[in-house]
Amino acid sequence: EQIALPAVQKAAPPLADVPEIDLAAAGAGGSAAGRAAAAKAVAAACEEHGFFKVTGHGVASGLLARVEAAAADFFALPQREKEAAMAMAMAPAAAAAGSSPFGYASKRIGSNGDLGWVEYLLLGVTAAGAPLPVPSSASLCAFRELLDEYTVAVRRMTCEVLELMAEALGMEKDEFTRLVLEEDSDSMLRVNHYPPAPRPELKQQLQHGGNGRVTGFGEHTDPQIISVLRSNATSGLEIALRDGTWVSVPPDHTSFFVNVGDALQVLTNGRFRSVRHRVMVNSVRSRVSVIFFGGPAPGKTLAPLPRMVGEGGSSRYREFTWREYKASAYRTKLAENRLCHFETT
Ligand code: GA4
Repeated sequence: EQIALPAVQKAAPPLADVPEIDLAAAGAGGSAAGRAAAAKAVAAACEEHGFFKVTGHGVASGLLARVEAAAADFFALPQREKEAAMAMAMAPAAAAAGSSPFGYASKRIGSNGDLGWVEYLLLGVTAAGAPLPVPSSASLCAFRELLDEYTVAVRRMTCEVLELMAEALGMEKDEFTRLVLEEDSDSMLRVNHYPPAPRPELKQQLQHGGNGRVTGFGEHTDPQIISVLRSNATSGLEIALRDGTWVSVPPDHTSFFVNVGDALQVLTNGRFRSVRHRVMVNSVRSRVSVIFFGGPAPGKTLAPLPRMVGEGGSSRYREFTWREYKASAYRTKLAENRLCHFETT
């Protein structure tokens, strides 16, 4: 007689057709028709998944390789030296705000008890490129400088993407870029390292993906306007589709991946949707990713743009400042819905 075995939960299947935007075809070198097609594709991807891949981005592959190597070197340092990296991460504005999550951390995400199989560095990167406290060592100083160089290149490319989005929605070209280019824009850079899955006896301490898989970074949406990620060739990123099913995103270290954040969902009155995503740990190879989060200035008021509400239409979100949204977000656990507190009824 057959004994019924419990169903084995399969790993998330790969997303077969990741929407892809070729910035080279959409940019100065391309045709007007190419640009219109790219804008249309960006809007479709933002509506459907809140997620897409960017190719033809113009960020030098040499820079990407240098950042990847420097990140690997950093995470290979003794724990004590990594913890000393705090000084290099402090952005003056965040330090003054007193609630800064900046610096190096291991396993703890945020301050409300979330854990993941990850260690990371979080840096404040305002568009003004504010002067920073002197880091504790020459190599940390060089790493910070390299990350700043990377930020400049990625911010520039992010703005090209934001221009396409604005154009697709029939708005002024700089409708979104001016938010992240503000002198005191609250942008961040996150460098994540997901070591290969821990030994089974350690797994218990961590959140699971349901089938013994280890969660590197639990499911969440990003609060900002836009997030732009680049990783090494190791898998791990998964996104939730509209119906709630999870799919994995095949890694591509030559491209960038873009997430629509909560703030962009608000500005577009829900037309663009922030994407729920997570990272599952690879069992043999470590994953390194670097994410640029484009956020507005703390005092900036956010609300659905009139054009997105339409005449006689209704605003799905009330007005709030970015400072207010962030403070609210930092009181939540990772997986929580943060936008619902700002919905109009
Ligand atoms: C998710 C997006 C960014 O990584 C981040 C994260 C932040 C943190 O790690 O400190 C948060 C998370 C993120 C959203 C909810 C809060 C804050 C951890 C957490 C539990 C830097 C951000 O801005 O929001």
